[in-house]
Amino acid sequence: MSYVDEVLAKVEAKDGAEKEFMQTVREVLESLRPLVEMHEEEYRHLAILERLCEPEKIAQFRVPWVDDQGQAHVNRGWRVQFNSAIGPYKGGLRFHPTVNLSVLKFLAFEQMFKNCLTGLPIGGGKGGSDFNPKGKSEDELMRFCQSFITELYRYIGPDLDSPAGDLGCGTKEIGYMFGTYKRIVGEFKNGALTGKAVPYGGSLGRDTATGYGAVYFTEELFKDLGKTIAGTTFCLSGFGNVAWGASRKIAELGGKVVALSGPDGYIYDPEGITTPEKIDYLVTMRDSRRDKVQDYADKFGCEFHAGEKPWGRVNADVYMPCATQNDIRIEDAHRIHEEGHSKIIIEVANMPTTQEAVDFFVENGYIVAPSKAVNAAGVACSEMEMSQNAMKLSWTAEEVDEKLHVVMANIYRNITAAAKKYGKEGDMIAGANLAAAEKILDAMVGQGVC
Ligand code: 2IT
Repeated sequence: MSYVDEVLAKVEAKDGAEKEFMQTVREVLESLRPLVEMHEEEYRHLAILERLCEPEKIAQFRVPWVDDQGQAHVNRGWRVQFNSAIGPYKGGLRFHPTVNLSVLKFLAFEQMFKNCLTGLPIGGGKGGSDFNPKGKSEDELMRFCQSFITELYRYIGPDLDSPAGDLGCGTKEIGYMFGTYKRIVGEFKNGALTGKAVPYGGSLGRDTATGYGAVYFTEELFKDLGKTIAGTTFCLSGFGNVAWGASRKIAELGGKVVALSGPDGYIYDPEGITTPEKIDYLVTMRDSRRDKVQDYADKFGCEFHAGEKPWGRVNADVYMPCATQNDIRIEDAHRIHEEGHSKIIIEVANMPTTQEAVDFFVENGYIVAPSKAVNAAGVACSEMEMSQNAMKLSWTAEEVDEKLHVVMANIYRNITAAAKKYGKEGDMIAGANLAAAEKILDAMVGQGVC
């Protein structure tokens, strides 16, 4: 049996019940075969893949909080510290009712590869809670964040683990957590959390980084395809921070986002989400914590399709899932194919396409850009925030944007080169996994069995 198959069987035996985690481990290890085959004996001897698939540490804790009526509630909180071979753990906090250990292990595993692709010295982690911010008052949100950080503080620090936001956790929540963190530790250690507001050490450009970076990556890919953002139509899912940033940059470059989605359905705006009023309405919708994309259709008088996804229903040149995992499923892939719409899938959310759908796209000659490369500018900007905090100075928005451009262009070049080196030319998914794994495994080998 090959070493990859051996390890897949071992992980399956231990963690088979963790669906999302198994999905990413399978996807990644399958694509690492050409690299592992070159070092089969050494890697088996060092149990390197077993270690790669085992988180270094996981904290699970109780998060009690009291609602506005005085009723107490209990949520569950976690921090998964997956791998610190190349730097302190880094990754977001997700507050969403679908959060569980499997979801966070999948996100932390992906994060370790993504962080490595940025070329910056950060390891991989992820955390969060099954708390649902939907419909919560401002005070309830603050009390929850304060309770969450009251336990999380023990596990984080500028040189240990630096969380940021993710779904359901933005600048406001990070601010509430930072305030309490500062009181508990009694020091202004602002590199322990990123995605902060600018007055207390947040980086300019962090709010737009993920969305802008996804478009910078697309621009690099388009250069090879002889295309431009100008004149191209995009169908997005989600309407949060990432969809907002992407829509803004696409509009600035002369492209057009024509669809967005939410848990309630999707909106189709053929004129495009191109004016500042429309683009910034996404922020208003998010801040309302209603979680309804229909509000956009009501406000701007365009089509709303309740309970449906836009995939294969909206005609656009590029599909960009910006919401959450397993958003594009096999039935969506079939519909896209039957309708003959876009042949380009730019994954922006983490693992937004099921393995079955990815395989279908690849077999049918679609271009699929993997999320761990495309959305890496968010965490890259977070690392730049840590750097600025450590130096006790701040960069201009232009400096940050310029550095992000370089990071994204390098990622595109490196994953394309890695795919070629290992005989997978044109396969950006394999290229991203291989480029990151080369470096992480090398670092792990160098540090011995630990
Ligand atoms: O998925 C992600 O890369 C994030 N949620 C951002 C992580 C970070 O530490 O900025």
